[in-house]
Order: sequence, then structure tokens, then C-alpha cells
Amino acid sequence: MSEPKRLFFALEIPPAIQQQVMQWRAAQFDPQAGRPVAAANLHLTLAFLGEISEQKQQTLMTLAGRIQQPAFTLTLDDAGHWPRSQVVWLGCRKPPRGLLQLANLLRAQAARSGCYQSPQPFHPHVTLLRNAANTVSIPAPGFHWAFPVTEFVLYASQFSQGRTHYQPLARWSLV
Ligand code: 2AM
Repeated sequence: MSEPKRLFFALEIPPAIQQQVMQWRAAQFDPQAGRPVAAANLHLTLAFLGEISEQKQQTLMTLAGRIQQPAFTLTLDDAGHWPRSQVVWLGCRKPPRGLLQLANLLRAQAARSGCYQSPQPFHPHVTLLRNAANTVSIPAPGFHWAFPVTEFVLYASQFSQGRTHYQPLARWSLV
């Protein structure tokens, strides 16, 4: 039996959008604003699962495979700062219904399978900076990235040599 893994379901940010977001971030925030998340680590979490055994992972993957939902368009056009978690994020002014449905379903499946689920309502966001300074100022609206979401991904979060790496373990199409 292998060690439990720290797992979460999330949406990938397409590489072309990652690059545009990185350029925008570099132009908008000075280096003291916070610790930038690496381009490859930009993602939008749908359901955080915590430390999960291999057996429970199999159950969650079977349940995820039963999800039948259409693809949707995600528009990142909002940003904010959560001082408590010291996070600066990108989000959606009006989250699409498909995103909320997918997250609710995955969170319900996880809760029924006995995984920890945050008591907080779902706040869809892409973390841009960690350890953000209290004084960080958030860019005015006017930015806008839109892309089709045609799949969701199960990731394992790994921390080694001072770096966090998110390894995709499985992916499912939205039809
Ligand atoms: P964050 O970016 O806002 O920190 C991998 O760590 C992903 O899971 C990140 O998107 C992180 O959100 C989220 N995450 C980590 N711990 C969590 C928790 N206890 N509840 C909800 N989401 C969590």
C-alpha cells in the first residue's frame, strides 16, 4: 500500500493564458507584494481533498468518472486579496453555472466519501501571490482572460526541495 497523497480536483489554466497572466502580474505587482506562484502551478481548485489513501482515491476517481457535464467558458476578470490567507487571486465576476455545478458535485462526492471539505462556500480563484503583504494594492478592473474548459483534473500536491509541484494524476472530459 502506498503512502496517502495530498489531492485536489482542479481546472488547468491553458499555457498561453498562464504566460499572459504572468506578464500582467509582473507589470502590476512589485517584488515586495508577495511570492509569485509558478506559471505551471496556476490552477483553479474545484474540491480540496486532503491526505487521501490509495483506496479512497480509487473511489473518488470512479465517482468523478460518472460526472456528465457540458464544457463551459471561464472568464478571469476579477482580482482580490485575502489578508487572512495572505493570498492575491484572480477570479470571475460572474462564475459560470457549469463551474459551480462541477465544483458542487465534486465537493458533495468528496464529503460523502468522508474527505475533509472546507466549511467555506466555494470561492473560485486562481492564486497568484502567496505571503502577500497587507499593503498590496489590487489592480483596477479591465483585465480579461477567457478560455474554454473542456476537462477537469485530479492533482497530487508534492513538496520537495522547498518547492511545491502539482502532479496531474487523471483527467476527465466535459462533454
Ligand atoms: P489556495 O490556492 O487558496 O491556497 C492545493 O493546495 C490547492 O488546494 C490550492 O488551490 C489551495 O488553495 C487549495 N487548498 C489547500 N488547502 C485547502 C483547504 N484546507 N481547504 C480548501 N482548499 C485548500
